[in-house]
Amino acid sequence: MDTTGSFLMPPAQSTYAGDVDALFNFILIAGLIIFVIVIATTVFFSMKYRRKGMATKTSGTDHNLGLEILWTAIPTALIVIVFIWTFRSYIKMSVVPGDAIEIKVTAQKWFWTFDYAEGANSVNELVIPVNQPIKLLMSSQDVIHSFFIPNFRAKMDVLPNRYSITWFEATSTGTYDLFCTEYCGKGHSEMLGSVRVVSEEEYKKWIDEGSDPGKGLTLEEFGRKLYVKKACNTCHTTDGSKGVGPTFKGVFGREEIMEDGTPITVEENYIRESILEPKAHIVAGFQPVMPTYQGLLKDREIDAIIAYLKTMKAE
Ligand code: HEC
Ligand SMILES: [Cu+2]
Repeated sequence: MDTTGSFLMPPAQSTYAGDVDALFNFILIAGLIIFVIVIATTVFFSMKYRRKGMATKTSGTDHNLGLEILWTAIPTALIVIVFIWTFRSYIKMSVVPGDAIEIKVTAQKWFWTFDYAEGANSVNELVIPVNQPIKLLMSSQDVIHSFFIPNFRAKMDVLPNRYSITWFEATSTGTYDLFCTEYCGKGHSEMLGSVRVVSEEEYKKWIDEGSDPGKGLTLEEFGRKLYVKKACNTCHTTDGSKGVGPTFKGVFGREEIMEDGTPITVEENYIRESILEPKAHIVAGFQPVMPTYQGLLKDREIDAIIAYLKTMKAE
């Protein structure tokens, strides 16, 4: 399997990636050859039969049956080849192998959530075992997003109100990029994730630990980790600058004016409510775009985030 990539393509690291590349290269090279032939003959004939002074030189030939058959037969043959090849690859990419592991993918502005059958979940990081077909059952909470892993040549739209399904089988361990390839609003370019392909044993270990990710960390440390892991950082900052949401610098104890003019002092219960029911109180000057983390954060994780927010003092 190709693990180096080329000028045009990143390394091909899924079972069907080689197929996609071969078809792409065939179409590209056939297209280039035809392009060169067409341009070269156009240039050649426009020189040969160009107007010289007043006299016009014209070829006496006006019909050639052999040529006509040739330029009908060759493109038709090419189209048939590309059609059959594409159709076979398409079927291969559409039919999910029976032994695939199913993972639920949820897209929302502007991050990815993954739910595993064993009860573990992760945000922006998909962890999968190598050499094992993975089926993704995908849906969106808001607008259309698109799930794309370039190294696997896997791409599928993720829609609100219906499921889309895709699958792949990674052929080598490592960490790969995951992009959203459907423009989905202001934070689209930050809707980045990664796919970590690990060995079978490591996957089992990760799933087990998924139930206790804060082991060995203080609440503050765990909270700092969650701030990134749960994608709070796509909308909030810690340096005082305004993002899509208010900055976390000096957030604890700060008095915020809500949309309806009422002041609220940021304390534990308000933070908890902001995380679980973000639409209950909207801070004036911000859009109500924060997603709810209901079901995504356990109580201890919310405790950890609150502990972390308390450490972020304004100077
Ligand atoms: C998609 C963007 C987005 C993400 C992701 C996001 N938030 Fe927010 N958040 C907002 C916006 C916008 C507001 C202000 C409007 C409102 O009150 O809902 C806000 C408000 C808040 C507030 C109230 C702040 C204040 O000054 O009153 C807290 C606390 C908060 N978010 C915590 C979090 C935590 C913790 C996470 C991650 C687990 C998170 N947010 C993820 C957009 C986001
Ligand atoms: Cu998106």
